[in-house]
Amino acid sequence: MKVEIVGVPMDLGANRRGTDMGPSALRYAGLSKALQKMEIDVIDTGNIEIPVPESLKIENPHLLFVDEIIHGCEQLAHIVSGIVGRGSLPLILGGDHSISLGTLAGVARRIPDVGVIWFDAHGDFNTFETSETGNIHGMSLAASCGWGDPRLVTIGGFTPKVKEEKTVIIGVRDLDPEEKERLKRSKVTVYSMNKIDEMGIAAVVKEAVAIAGRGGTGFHVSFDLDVVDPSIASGVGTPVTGGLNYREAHLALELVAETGLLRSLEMVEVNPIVDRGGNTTAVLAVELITSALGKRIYC
Ligand code: 4U7
Ligand code: MN
Ligand code: MN
Ligand code: MN
Repeated sequence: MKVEIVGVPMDLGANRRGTDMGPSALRYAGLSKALQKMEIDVIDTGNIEIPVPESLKIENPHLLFVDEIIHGCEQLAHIVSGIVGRGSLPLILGGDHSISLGTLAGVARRIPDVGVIWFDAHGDFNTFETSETGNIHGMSLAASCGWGDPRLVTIGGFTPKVKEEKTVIIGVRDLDPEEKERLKRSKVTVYSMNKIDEMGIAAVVKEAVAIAGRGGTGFHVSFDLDVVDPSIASGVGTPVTGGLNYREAHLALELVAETGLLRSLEMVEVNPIVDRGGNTTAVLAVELITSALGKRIYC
């Protein structure tokens, strides 16, 4: 397997500094070495250039930094589409979750019927009309399904990127009221934390891969580190208590790897400057990447 890494130092979608340092934190945590140890052929293509918020003016309070986010996502879409076209697996390092708009545009251009499994404490299913913050990282899944601002929705030149029928969210425990209504009306499958408590993470992930992988075209995994409990992943922009524990997070991604249907992976929302444990959230993220790419610690 060949893996191509792309860093996206984006924090404009969260309107809070720190996730721009995510790609550095993940590399500093030993990402490339960990993959090489698994005998994965890995290339780091470097970072996309994203402007810093201090250099920008806020134009639209309902869609903060929308022009710059679109510009960054168009670049990312082009790069990701090239990687998939070469038959390699793109590994995207965020960056806040707005970058998924670019990732999914790139993947879906090559794999039109691609599914998506979205690990997150949040739904990211707001539009500019329902968002209470104007932060685009809370809109990226909705926009990928075709909802919201027409410019966001058409990144990469087509919409939608993914079918709701092949979209699954895992780990949700914090939805805005109107976001919740929109999700309920959609065809997206949602496994909230309490569903995971009831069913167990293994059963949830097995159902999720069946839904997202339907038809055998494969799926994209978008992993927001805030799906993990803040007691072991404090370095995220919007922590919410009651998340996945260490083994649940690993098992989820181990089960993903076993399907052989993973076509692209992104790790987002790592914010090293608010990490209470040093760089432990990025270290955990690197470990989780190895699980998603097939590493097993048991025999
Ligand atoms: B993340 C929020 F209001 N719903 O829209 C919003 F609570 O990518 C949070 O999942 C979004 O971390 C969180 O701003 C986005 C908020
Ligand atoms: Mn998210
Ligand atoms: Mn989140
Ligand atoms: Mn967040």
